[in-house]
Amino acid sequence: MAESELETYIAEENLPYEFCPGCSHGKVLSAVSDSLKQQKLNPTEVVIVTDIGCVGLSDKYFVTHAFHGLHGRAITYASGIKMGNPDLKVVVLMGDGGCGIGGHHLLNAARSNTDVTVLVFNNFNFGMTGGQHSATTPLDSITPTTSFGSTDAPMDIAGTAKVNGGGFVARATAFDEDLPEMISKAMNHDGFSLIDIWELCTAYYVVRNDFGRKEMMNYMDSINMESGLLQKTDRSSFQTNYKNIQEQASKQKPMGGLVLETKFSSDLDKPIRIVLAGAAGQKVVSAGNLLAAAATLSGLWTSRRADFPITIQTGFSVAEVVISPEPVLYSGIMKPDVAALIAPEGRDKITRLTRAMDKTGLIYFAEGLGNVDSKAKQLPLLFPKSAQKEIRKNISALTAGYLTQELGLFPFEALQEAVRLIQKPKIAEINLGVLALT
Ligand SMILES: Cc1ncc(C[n+]2csc(CCOP(=O)(O)OP(=O)(O)O)c2C)c(N)n1
Ligand code: SF4
Ligand SMILES: [Mg+2]
Repeated sequence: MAESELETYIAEENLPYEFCPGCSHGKVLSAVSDSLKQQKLNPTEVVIVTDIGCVGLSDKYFVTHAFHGLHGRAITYASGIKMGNPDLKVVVLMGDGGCGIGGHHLLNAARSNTDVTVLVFNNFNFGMTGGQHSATTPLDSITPTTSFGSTDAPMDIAGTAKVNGGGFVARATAFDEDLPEMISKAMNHDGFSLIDIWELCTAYYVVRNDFGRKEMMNYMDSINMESGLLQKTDRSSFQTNYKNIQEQASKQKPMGGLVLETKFSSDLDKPIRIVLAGAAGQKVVSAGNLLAAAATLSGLWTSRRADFPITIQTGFSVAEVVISPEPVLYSGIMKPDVAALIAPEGRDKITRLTRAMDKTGLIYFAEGLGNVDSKAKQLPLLFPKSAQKEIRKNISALTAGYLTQELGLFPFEALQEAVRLIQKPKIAEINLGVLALT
């Protein structure tokens, strides 16, 4: 893009600044404009992202793009904008208040080294709301919220960015002659850059704490927070890393996996929602998977979900399967068409669902589990005599076979093929034996 010849990046029609007399915010904004001028950046290449507070009034003073959002979140917007269009130069203007409120975003942006520039207008208080103490308020300072002096350790913003891996970290003041150059260096660093710019809120912090430019510099010395460039690393930015990963991923072969080709057909003409309700250890989820896989092999659409307690191997185990001739747009089941109750834990867990079933619904129940509170028709799971000895260990597979035949969902061979395709050979052998009994 062509270099810009603009003399200033301040939108003259929006001047004067709405800041109180002597407020340092205007000085820093002029430095930002001077920096953009030095870099001859086309204004359409630059996005100024402002946080909330007096500093948040700033974006409208620029002829660049602008984005203004919630307090403490400016870095997140900026990171998103940069990801969306890595060619943009994205600069965040935020206060010390925003750094406290959005501290998590700040340290994670430093860690990921996302390629945005953060300029912190650090005036040691919440200017806009009346000078309340912020994350950087010096110890013993008087503010409306610390009437007897602040007792909190002030947050070291530059230090936080530095220890969390920020690529370019500096501390400066609004009075530094070379602030525009420092901003340009920060903006040209490939990675996260932050300048913690100390300055004066003349309306509140200055008057309450007798804190002028000289006192600010003395304070800086007294707590050993030196100014200037504190860290510059050549760690690549998040955007560069992301691009590299994308390139690597695009060269990789797609992951091999099981493809369930249509081999059978089904006469099913409307969706059917099936819930298998059992207990941990009964392989209920596997049985749900078998039904879903067999339906897929029969050219149907399916969804399947499993529900069990966080502490597995105990309590209920529920499988929900939707089988449909049309795409399944909602995988939830509010009112099953069919429920199979195979353990008390599952029966109790799905009480709400069985209660919701109407007289068109079918509830199949294992021995002793019938007579639930429902309008649905209740039928015993009548496994053949030959299968009786398998009921204790393999009731879920037996139920899958039983339902396939009872409901005529798809050919029984599809269920057997599903067993062969999706189960480990040893388990498949057992289940094929079990299905042969139904
Ligand atoms: C989440 C949230 N908390 C509180 C506020 C109220 N609020 C508006 S401006 C402001 C203080 C801003 O202080 P700072 O970020 O340091 O900017 P300054 O006004 O000093 O430039 C606060 C607390 C808010 N807008 N959003
Ligand atoms: S309240 Fe403080 S930060 Fe806000 S404009 Fe006035 S001097 Fe500046
Ligand atoms: Mg502030």
